[in-house]
Amino acid sequence: MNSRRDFFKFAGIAGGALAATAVSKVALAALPEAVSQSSPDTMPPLQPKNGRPYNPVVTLNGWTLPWRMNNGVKEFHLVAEPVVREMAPGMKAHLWGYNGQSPGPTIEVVEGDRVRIFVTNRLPEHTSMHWHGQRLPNGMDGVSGLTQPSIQPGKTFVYEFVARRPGTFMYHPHADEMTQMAMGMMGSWVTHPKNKHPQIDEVDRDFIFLLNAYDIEPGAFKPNIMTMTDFNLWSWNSRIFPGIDTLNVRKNDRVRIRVGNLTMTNHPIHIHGHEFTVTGTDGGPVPRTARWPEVTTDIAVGQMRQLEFIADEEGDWSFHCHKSHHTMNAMGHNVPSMIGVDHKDVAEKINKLIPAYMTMGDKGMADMGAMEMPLPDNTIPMMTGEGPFGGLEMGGMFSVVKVRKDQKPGDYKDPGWYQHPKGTVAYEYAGSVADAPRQPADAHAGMKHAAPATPEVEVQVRKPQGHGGH
Ligand SMILES: [Cu+2]
Repeated sequence: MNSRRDFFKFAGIAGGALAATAVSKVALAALPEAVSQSSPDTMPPLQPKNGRPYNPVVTLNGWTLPWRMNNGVKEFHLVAEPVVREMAPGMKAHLWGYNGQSPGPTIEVVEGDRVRIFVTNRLPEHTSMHWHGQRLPNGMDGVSGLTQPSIQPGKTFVYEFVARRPGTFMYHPHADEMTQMAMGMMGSWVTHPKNKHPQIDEVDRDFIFLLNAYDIEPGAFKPNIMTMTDFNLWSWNSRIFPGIDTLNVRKNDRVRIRVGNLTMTNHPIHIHGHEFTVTGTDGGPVPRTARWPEVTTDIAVGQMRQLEFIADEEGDWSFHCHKSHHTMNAMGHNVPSMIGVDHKDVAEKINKLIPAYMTMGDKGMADMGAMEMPLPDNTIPMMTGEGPFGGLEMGGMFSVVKVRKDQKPGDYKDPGWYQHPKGTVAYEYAGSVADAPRQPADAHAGMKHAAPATPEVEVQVRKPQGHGGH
């Protein structure tokens, strides 16, 4: 292990001399201002003030980084630094990110733009920046030790390349990746097409976010960076439901949602009430002849997907990861299943010793959503959120696409809950319920090869606790 590390260290130093001479001239230029963001809210789209025109994206619970134009080059300044990210109201995480937030700001450019990005390191350890999915000179690829020396604390590196192909990309460190991605270092990148593109439609709403995951013990603030599979916070742009903003659109809008996955597992992303097609990946636009309708698409680790649909059904439509453990928050992942267990007698005995003891989970876990139990500071219940009809019992990777006919173009404000037309909501049946006819118990007695009677056995399966239980 040690010799392997030494090898990479050596390779880093060797590569360093080359890369340093290549960028030293531009590094002398004054740095563009490092704009910082203090709010975790979804910011309105940043309309381009100069350069080629384009229709900007909206970053879910995020923002787009402003740039300055310097002799025809778009200059951005990213600052890698410790940040405090509110993951949902009532829960803050101490992460590493860029320019005040995790994820960092979205970078938006146009196909053919020459882009210069200054990356300043204010972390306690070295870092680098990899531009996932981009065509660029090898030395700009940001792989610490392989294509450049790492950026030491306090230092600024310059990356410069032409955004050659339009599409959806992301950026993240390629140095101590396990730590730095587990701490929240990542961001989105969109390269808009410069002309009308045969495989890229113009859309009315264009959203983008990254899937990420954290392991933060209830009451703690820092992620456990050694966690490989057992994350307890499944987030979109480092937000968890009910902290994730809704995606608010106008009826009949063409909607694009760009999603990238930088967690350690795949996420089947699912929408209700509509079908979408995957119109692009980080490899580029999907040819029209290769698209098919879906209501769920699996997004593997390191992939980006562009989902597109016409929002032609009014309402509040769930939009979430279909892994049910990814739509819940911390607390209770290691609780054994108590469904069907009658612990009334036990509870009475325990109550004599511990008056505040309460049973839970004997009818399912839904009572966790309604439970008013004292929580440690800085965490939120595993299933929560109030809808117009009661508790949503959700967490994690869950949001709502709100489709309204009176949502103005360019208006991204939450229109509130959907007012269902009369007679269009599921309702309770008020009549009497007849017993279902059942086959008599001796019905198979006349069968030729009737199986011998099996004694009825009930099996209680209990998942092992603490490791990979889900
Ligand atoms: Cu998931």
